[in-house]
Amino acid sequence: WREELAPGAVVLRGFALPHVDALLAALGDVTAVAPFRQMITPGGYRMSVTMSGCGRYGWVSDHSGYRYDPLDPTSSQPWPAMPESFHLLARDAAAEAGFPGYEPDACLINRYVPGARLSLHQDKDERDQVAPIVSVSLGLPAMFLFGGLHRNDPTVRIPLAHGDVVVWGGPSRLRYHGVLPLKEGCHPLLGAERINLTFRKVR
Ligand code: MD3
Ligand code: FE
Repeated sequence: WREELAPGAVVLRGFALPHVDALLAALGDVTAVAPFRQMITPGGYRMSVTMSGCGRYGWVSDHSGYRYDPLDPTSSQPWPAMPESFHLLARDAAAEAGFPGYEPDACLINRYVPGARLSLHQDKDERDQVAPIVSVSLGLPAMFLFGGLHRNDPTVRIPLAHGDVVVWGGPSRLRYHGVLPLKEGCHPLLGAERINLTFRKVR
């Protein structure tokens, strides 16, 4: 259940399964305060993935660029606090992958419906580029694309299912990655959607 994809990148298959009920309850609390919304890229495109967030910082994109912001632009209020169930899972998964003492200060929440995708990109807006990123997949399965340090490097496809957790650290942290368009389907708990929690240490 533990696969090393590349140096520093570890898939923990099903690691979140014992915690799904608590995670979904907490997710409902967060999105009641910070509803999912479509962000606009600096190039003016509307993203197909809808997003929410919690913790000290939230990832925001608009015509002026990408940034981490302590306020939710939709409400002009701070993002909801990170639920304890989120924080504990991220910390335990990071420790399991060899990164003890992980204290994320942001959790970006991505919601995919069939057809939604995330094009190939790097995550480099975080000032702390040493701390790993922890991602938790819930609901419909997705095909993840994992590339190299340059946009045109070859990619490998990694299927991610409900309950899978991936820890991306060390030399994998700045690799290009994306998600292929979500296929139609109906998950018994989440219906026709995929939720991905990505934990980060921003500052
Ligand atoms: C590999 N989200 O929000 S999480 C993102 O499934 C993002 O919603 C995807 O990429 C999703 O930025 C994938 C997995 C992930 C996150 C960060 C990484 C993989 C990564 C950073 C470096 C390498
Ligand atoms: Fe990313």
